[in-house]
Amino acid sequence: MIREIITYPNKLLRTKSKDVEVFNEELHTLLDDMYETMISAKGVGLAAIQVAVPLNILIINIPNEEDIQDKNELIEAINPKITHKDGVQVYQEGCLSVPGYYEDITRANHIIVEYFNRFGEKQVMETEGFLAVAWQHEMEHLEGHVFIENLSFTKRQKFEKEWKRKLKEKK
Ligand code: Y12
Ligand code: CO
Repeated sequence: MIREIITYPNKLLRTKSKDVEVFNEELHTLLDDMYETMISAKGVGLAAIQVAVPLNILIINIPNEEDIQDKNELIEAINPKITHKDGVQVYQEGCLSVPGYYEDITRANHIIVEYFNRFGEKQVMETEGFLAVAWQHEMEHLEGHVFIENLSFTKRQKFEKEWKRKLKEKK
């Protein structure tokens, strides 16, 4: 089932998500819904809070070298924790909760992350580049943050002005 993606400045996006304690059918349904929602919105990553569920869950499905978004490469991460970060990279990010806005964000280039899969089995992933960007972007959502909070003061002011204008136009 496709769920509604909440968008900035919805206050729910500021919620600090809680750990999942039970790996049951309800969790699997949520993960399946998140995947369907992300794919239908043409996204590559989604956190549960973006569908108004304040749990430490994220999914990532980045296109491979052939530019195919293969479901076999889908990452489903429950209660993830970044245990190591190093290096620096700048990547132009977008977010399904801030549709139509893209900006360069500086993040670590190389990370190690620990998480559980949908069956409660512990996983460790070491990654860099674009996938590391996606992990860090989605992990921020779990902390109640959105990528625009990383903008400089001037860029943030410009964003807020443009976003307000866009929301008024929509009404
Ligand atoms: C690198 C940078 C950021 C991430 C986080 C995940 N972000 C997304 O999946 C963003 C998707 C997105 C899709 C949009 O829709 C289309 O392009 C058709 C979009 O544009 C609009 O909604 C108008 C904006 C964002 C991972 C890796
Ligand atoms: Co996002």
